[in-house]
Amino acid sequence: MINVKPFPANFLWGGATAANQCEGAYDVDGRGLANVDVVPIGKDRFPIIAGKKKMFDFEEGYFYPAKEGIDMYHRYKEDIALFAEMGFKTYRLSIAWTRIFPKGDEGEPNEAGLAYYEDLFKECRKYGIEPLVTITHFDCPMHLIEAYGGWRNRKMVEFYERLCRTIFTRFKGLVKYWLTFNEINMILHAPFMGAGLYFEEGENETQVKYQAAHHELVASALATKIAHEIDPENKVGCMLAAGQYYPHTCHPADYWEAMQKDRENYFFIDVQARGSYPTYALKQLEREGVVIEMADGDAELLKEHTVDFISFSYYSSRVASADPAVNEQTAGNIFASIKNPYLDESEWGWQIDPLGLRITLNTIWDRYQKPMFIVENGLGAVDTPDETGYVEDDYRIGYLREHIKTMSQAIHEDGVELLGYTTWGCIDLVSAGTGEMKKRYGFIYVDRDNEGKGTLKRSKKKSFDWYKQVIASQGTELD
Ligand code: P53
Repeated sequence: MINVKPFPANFLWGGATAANQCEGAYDVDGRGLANVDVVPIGKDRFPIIAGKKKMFDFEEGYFYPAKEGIDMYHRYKEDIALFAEMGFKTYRLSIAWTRIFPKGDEGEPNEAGLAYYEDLFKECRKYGIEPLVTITHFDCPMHLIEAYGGWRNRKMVEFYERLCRTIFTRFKGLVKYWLTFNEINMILHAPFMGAGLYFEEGENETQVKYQAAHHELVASALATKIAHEIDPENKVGCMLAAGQYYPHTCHPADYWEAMQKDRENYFFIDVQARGSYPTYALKQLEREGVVIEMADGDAELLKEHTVDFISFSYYSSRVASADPAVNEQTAGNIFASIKNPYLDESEWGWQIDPLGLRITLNTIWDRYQKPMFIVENGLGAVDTPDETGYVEDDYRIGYLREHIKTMSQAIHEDGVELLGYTTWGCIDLVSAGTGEMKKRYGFIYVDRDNEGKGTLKRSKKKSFDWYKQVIASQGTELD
């Protein structure tokens, strides 16, 4: 049945993964250790990713799911062939920094790491799949954290620049779409995972986070500059963990609170897309006594090298209230938010709001007038495969269908400019938030459990054929 108008012919349909959540092979071919390797599953995970509990190496008694991931490092040919079978036009993946520069501050890159990604990109191109590459998806070499303190240190800009120059040069002609920092606003919520920040007792965390954020913003502008210099064909995007805040009631104080919460996130994109610190942020930082050290030339760099497009993840909308009594929080999400009584929720308490995607698309479009790219969306759910590995995941199909519909409305009825859509975890992978395998997003089932047991065998879920049909029909056949 034809439900919606066709999406633009060049619309980039696909799926997304991140190195640390799927590659595994954490110590293979010279790869160095990263923050994302040493975050275990279990109750200590959250304090660790928040920079409150120190874990700089593997410790006895913990299970570290990223060590093996889903072993995509060794199986990428098989996996990319499955993506091609679904008709992917694009595949979003991230580069593991520690494969290219194992410690982070070396002068010369690790050839084995470069060769690996070169081969992977060629494999994508073989099927006409356009790679969309996240330069850093939460990963930071452990050596840079131990020796320099992660992104709190200005030296990081230099190391990141070296990484960017190396990959832009080596992958010229193979990769055109780049994202500088995955969910850059995550630095506020998961600073160890997002930026390699660990806080000492009594330290002013806000000061450290915003100084580190400044370094990332400068590094992002510098990457944009270099990408354009090396190949004018390159398109560089920023990446936001998006999701509109709704006021809990129509009380103006609730609306104001929602606006403040939105600004906390848009702050990053305001800098990356408009090229300067917004006045509300300057005033707020001043009020909080935060002083950001800026180097000569930073302001010009930010101004002159804004991003080409804006990418974001969208899983849910959020709710804000000015009333402390109402601020009872939902579980399961780093962005803890008040429950919205009008919405259903996933098994992990993430509230499901397809119209919220249309609202988010329109808000970002109104604010920046730059092309957008939805680079993550999807439903993390428990799947129960039959003996062949087949999963009847109608719940996942339902979630994606409703989001694709509102995306279509945003394009056709509101006129927003959208480059593409990559669903999160197109093949089951390790959850970033919880470290679980059980929280699955994929069209492809992977036989592996939370304890690391399983054959790693891949099998198609019902959603596999469904998504194939969506892509083949340019988004018109959604049933
Ligand atoms: P998981 C929280 C809120 C919004 C986005 O998350 C988030 C998170 C982290 O939990 O992260 C993005 O795996 C991120 C991915 C991640 C995905 O959302 O916790 O870019 O790495 O896997 C889904 O279900």
